[in-house]
Amino acid sequence: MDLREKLEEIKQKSLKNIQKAQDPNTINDIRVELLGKKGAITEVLRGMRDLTPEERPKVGSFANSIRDELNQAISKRNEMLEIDRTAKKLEKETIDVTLPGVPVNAGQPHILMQVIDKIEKLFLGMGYEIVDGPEVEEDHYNFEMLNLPKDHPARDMQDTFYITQQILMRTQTSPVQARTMEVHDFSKGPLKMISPGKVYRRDTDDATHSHQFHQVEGLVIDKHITMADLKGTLELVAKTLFGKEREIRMRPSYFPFTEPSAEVDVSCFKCGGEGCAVCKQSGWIEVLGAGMVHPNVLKMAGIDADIYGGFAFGLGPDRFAMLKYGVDDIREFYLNDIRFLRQFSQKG
Ligand code: 2NL
Repeated sequence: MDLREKLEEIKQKSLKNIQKAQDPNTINDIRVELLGKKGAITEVLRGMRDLTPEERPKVGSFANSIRDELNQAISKRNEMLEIDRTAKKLEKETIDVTLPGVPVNAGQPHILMQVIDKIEKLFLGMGYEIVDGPEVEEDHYNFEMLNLPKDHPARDMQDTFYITQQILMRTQTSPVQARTMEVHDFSKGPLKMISPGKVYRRDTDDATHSHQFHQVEGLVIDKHITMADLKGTLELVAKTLFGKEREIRMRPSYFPFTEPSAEVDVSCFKCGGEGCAVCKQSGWIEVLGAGMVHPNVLKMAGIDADIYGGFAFGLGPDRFAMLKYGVDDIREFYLNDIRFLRQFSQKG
């Protein structure tokens, strides 16, 4: 068999193999077998040594044309396989848009956080700062600086989780205000802050008591702050949380850290003031405590009580949420029963 016939045979066999190949690796093997250093065509070309000088270029160019043809066949086959692969992949990735959707299990902020968020937004809008502080507190900041000296009877009013004689779980968030008052630079402007957070009382848990609950306290200190400022501010709180028709009223009360002090009622959001079960027929619901900051509290924070004065208030997000949503057991907020929590979905 002369070299031409050999080449022709290699070509026919290879074209068949190329057409049969199903993947790039097989094709590459074929290419190496044909055109590699030890490939069939290379082998044939080696045999050209024995040809006459006239024959050599002719066989050479024939071999080249076959090599080109096979290279082309290989490229073509590779392209075809690629197109095939893409088509199969697209088919597999087809989305059936008529299939029903899979529900996304989205969570939502805890109802107490929803209430706190609403309060924070309101006060941020009025230029207040939101300040955090430690939940494990010093007696000094939790009591002493709030006009509750060691022997003060009001200290017994709330049973406290003591860690040592000086360290305790804060019973209010007022220690955050005390810490802030101490360092506030009044040459930069008034102090306007709220301090939301967890507080602790040494109580036995029941439907209306939890050893851990939430509080948001507010504090404004500047020159010329009056009780009218306090009332206007609290009216906004009542309207924001219980509806824009709400009114408030203030009754005299007592707190060691404010003088005068007041308990604040909101007109009933259920009956509008007519009297119903929610407001126990009174038309009013007690929602917070407030007052004008006691001069002793200012003095202990290093503030000149002859120049500066202010108001403060404290409210309980737990109580707010219980009232507004008719939750009759404070423990619900801390059990984390998903069926309870999901009732306060913000969707729709
Ligand atoms: C309530 C009402 C209140 C304050 C908290 C306060 C804080 C500073 C100075 C003066 Cl630093 N007052 N906080 C004032 C009045 C009431 O809480 O019902 N608490 C259980």
